[in-house]
Amino acid sequence: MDQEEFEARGWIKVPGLVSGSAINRLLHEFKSNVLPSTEPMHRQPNFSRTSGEAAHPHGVDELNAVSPHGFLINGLKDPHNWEASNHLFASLILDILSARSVRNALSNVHPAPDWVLHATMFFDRNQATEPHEDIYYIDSNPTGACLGFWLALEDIDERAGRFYFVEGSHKDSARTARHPMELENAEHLKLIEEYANRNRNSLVAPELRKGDALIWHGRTIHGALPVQDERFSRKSLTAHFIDSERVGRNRFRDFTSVEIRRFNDLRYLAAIRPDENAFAPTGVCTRDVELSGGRYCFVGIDRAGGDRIVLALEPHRDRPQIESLIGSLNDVMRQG
Ligand SMILES: O=C(O)CCC(=O)C(=O)O
Repeated sequence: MDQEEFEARGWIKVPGLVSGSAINRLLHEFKSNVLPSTEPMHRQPNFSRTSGEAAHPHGVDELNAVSPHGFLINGLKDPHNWEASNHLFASLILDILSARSVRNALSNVHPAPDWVLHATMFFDRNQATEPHEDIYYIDSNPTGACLGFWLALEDIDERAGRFYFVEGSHKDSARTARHPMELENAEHLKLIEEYANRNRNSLVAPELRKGDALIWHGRTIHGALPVQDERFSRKSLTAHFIDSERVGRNRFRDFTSVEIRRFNDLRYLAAIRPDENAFAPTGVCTRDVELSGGRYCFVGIDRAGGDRIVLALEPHRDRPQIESLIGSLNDVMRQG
């Protein structure tokens, strides 16, 4: 039933999916430690009408901007990954998203053995996100198994500006014949805006109460209506999940070299920039050291993920291997 409705409309509402107590714990931590923080935090850049990877970065680090009514203006990107900077906030998000009920709700609309979490966003206030389709920014490879998820962290007042869908846009063959990643960002957004304007009668902005969730197809056009009254917040947690049997991708590459971690038994992408290979060498140094057991060559390799591995080699036995190792590392770093 869920699946039929989902296929016809491109989205579904799941009332009361997440408990009020799990949400209260998350909001308590947000208000106590995230909102008052003076540290820079990771943000989702606007889907601005620029093109190319450098002009359209995956994330930017910014200080909190707070509205006159005390709401966070710039939403948070991938806070589920903030193990180092705010472990509790990250864990409370993963606790909500790893619930079996959440993954079952996803599988009810799109059969998959399991789901891997690829991205999250936390909003305190509506940022009036422009209409877009997710698979332009994140998709599965092969395409067709990326689901969006939006959890209301409070009863959403209409005056906050609701989240909306252009119903049926996921299966309109005039639009879906080509994968949008073939287009430049600016061109893609212009087409989406024109489509949304032409199909205003298919726009639905569901009423949501705290704990209700929305799930949508990666091709369903969606966005947020403008804020009508700044006194209303619009607290929400969004996520993107990919069928565990497919690899994630963006316009530039497949996410094959990412580090996957687990929370409970939910697998999630640990890298903030999922296209970055955490294992790629970024620096190398060698030291010859005389120890009681003999002379050793220590080779230190810095990796993009921030750690360093150290190999201890015996120069008299391993000299050709050491030279070839250093040569290959230097080649890789030059290519990078
Ligand atoms: O909540 C919003 O305003 C935007 C969220 C969104 O578009 C998404 O998660 O893809």
